[in-house]
Amino acid sequence: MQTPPQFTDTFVTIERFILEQERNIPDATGVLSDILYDMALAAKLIASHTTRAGLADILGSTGVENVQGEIVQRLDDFAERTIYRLNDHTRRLAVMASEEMEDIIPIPERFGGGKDGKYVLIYDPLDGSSNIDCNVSVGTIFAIYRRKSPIGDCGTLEDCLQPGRNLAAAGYIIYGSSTMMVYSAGQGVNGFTLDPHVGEFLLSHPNIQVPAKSKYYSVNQGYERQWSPGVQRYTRWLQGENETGKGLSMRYIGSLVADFHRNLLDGGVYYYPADIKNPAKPQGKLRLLCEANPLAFLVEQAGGYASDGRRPILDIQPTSLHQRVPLYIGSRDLVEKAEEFIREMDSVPA
Ligand code: AHM
Ligand code: MG
Repeated sequence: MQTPPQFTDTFVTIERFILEQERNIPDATGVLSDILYDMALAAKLIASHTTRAGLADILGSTGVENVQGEIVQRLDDFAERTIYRLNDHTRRLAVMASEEMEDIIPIPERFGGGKDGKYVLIYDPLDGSSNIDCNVSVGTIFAIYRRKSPIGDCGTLEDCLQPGRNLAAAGYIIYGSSTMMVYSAGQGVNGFTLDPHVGEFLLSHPNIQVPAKSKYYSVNQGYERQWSPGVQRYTRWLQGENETGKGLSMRYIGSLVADFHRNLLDGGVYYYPADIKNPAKPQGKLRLLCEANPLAFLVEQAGGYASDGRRPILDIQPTSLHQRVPLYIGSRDLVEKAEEFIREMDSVPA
């Protein structure tokens, strides 16, 4: 006999949830909540375009007007502009930074120049965008810090160069078979699924915890020859060269948000190691500020761990906006095992 479906008696929208969480913080002013609402709105706008991605050639390419008379943009440009334009005028932010922009993004003078904004927003507008053409899930990642510079000044680069431990909130949006927003403001991790018919994010994954038992390891094994001996040994350990003789399944989408999301729900580890044979990218590919830090914050909130192979990602003091970092992220025991092999087998880089 089939189990009858379980219905909850209330719908929890993301707005209601954010507000209820805000009430747990006695001196909250609501500004952080408003930034989170703005990200949820950005998510809806970007999602409405990602689902039409394959139509770009039919409706016109970049610089060409589509049937509605709008200029068609590449999706990553669209995501970048959407997040910027929803946040440039709110007087909530001191400064922004994006994976797509070389320098910090100041708040325009006509909107106060960031002098009255309390927070800093760092984002990757559309991670994995090279996958869009083949209909693979992509994502937006965001990080929100309290500003360091005094109120009354414009936001600075130093406001952006904060270790992940200082994060006030972080999250991601995954544009997949459904659109989900997963975020944490330091009170656990919660996931919301967009109901496209009513345009609301509804709480679908309350209090996400990394499962105790892991299923997957996720890495681009095509680069194995470029890894250090410790990382190569770690990979064999994951495959079953270990005390139990049992290995994990390998799953790699090549879209960080999608790989991270699956491992967060099912248990496992994602890693993008340092490339010891490529002097141009000795730190791997992923960016500390807009990719590693926000996901590290989320995974720790969910009971997992993130490391660069030697120390917690969240403890790294950034030195530049687009700094890259090796990343091991997911179930705590698996990430600690990577640190163990690297400590034992790899010399410390000069
Ligand atoms: P991007 O920020 O340019 O989109 O690159 C980041 C992406 C991640 O989503 C993904 O995990 C990784 O690059 C895949 O890289 P590779 O093709 O080297 O495995
Ligand atoms: Mg990216």
